[in-house]
Amino acid sequence: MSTELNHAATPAPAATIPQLNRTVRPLPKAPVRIVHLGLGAFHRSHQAWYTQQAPDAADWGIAAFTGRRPDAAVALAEQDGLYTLVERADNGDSFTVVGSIVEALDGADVARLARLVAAPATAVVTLTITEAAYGLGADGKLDTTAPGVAADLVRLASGDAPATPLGRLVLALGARRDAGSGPLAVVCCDNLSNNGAVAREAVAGFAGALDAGLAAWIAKEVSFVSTSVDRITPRTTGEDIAGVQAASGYGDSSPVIAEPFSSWVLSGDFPAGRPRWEDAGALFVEDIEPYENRKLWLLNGAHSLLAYAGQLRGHSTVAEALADPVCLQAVEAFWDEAEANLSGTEATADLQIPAYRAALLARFGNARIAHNLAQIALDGSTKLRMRAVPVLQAERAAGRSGAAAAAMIAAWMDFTAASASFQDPLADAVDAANLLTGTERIRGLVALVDPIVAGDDSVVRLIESLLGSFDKPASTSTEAPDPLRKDLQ
Ligand code: CS2
Repeated sequence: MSTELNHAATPAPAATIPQLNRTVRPLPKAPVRIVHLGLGAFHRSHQAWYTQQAPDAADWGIAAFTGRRPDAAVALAEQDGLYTLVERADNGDSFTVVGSIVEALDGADVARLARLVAAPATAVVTLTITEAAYGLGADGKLDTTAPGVAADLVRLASGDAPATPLGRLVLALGARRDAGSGPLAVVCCDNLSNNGAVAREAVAGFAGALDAGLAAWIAKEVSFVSTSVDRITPRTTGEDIAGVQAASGYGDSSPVIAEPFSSWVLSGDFPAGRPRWEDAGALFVEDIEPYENRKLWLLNGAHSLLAYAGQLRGHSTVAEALADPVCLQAVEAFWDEAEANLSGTEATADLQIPAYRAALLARFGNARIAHNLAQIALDGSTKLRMRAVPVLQAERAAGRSGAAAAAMIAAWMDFTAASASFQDPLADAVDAANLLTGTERIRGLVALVDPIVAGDDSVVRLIESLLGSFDKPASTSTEAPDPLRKDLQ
């Protein structure tokens, strides 16, 4: 069903360029059997693409709801859900029109969400709602006092429309129970370790606070599938939109840019069926933990390290930061620590760590993918909990220092102190901790990432000793001002 466009096509004059839709590109419209929450670029470069590549794609349409960007649903709906996936290799682009999203909807339309999830044909709900959206505290439990969660619990209890993705999902699962439509699978596609269990915990925490009967129904009927998802998907730029138009001869307001590489590892039951994603390249495994650790530690861990160290050193993209020997050395040191703790599992042989590391260097070095460090730097307190802390703890448990993992946490601290615009679910608490001084400041910041680590004095001292590791060499007066500096914003 996917179609290569003619790269060399001459762009048609602006006035005559048709807008991409199912009339100019007559792709079949499959019936909705998958509901997605979090209609962003990653869902479209990954799960929607795998669904289109599956041999039974004609049976599996996706109804996708936006989270924070209702305009994205409007733009996509104007194109009948179609968009161009630009696979950007270091030697050129290839273009595929993806048609698996058959409804693009505003996440605030909870009535439609509830109807679709309650429909007997719906078998799968996929989620890309960001790591921070699961609302779990550092103890791994749903924090029902967090402002968004608490407000949604009040709304749900009083019959008002919930505003968080989890609140909306719980409402929709309640509608499915009431309709008697039977079991289904919730497939978490966010970068969290043990993400199926995290989603289950978050949904159970929400439902349990509202309605014990619903919580019991969810525990019995809803399967929470764990996944490890991978495809580097930078933000689309105006230049990308113009490039798609020039190559395809039609207007597409919503193309997605991604690297050619993609991977999807899944583990869990699908009680109401699923597309044959395995025939599109997905891997179904019994034990997902080694795969998710490999991905979260080696890829995402290096990403976060580059995001903070790289920006402190004046870089803007992953490829630029990786070309800086100081950043590269820090990444290699972190990978050595991570790798030491990825061995010893049954699946080790399949993990092929040296090849994986080499492939990551090539993927990160693809300078045609402008993957902004600022995009990766978001939500650091949540991300470091998954990306740095497990490696640090494993290294300490093995009697080693974990200095490279600690350096990632130190770089995040330096970044939060230097940047006026960092975004984090705990931003207020981070700002408050940054007002403290010396070891108290370090302990306060570490506690926001992981309270157990914060209780270990020797780790706190180690992190403190690593502050400033990524300071730029002293600048001369002729250099451009440092964009991170607060006093210049
Ligand atoms: C990145 C990920 O923004 C981030 O935190 O590390 O989005 C990363 O690009 C993807 O997980 C790649 O699969």
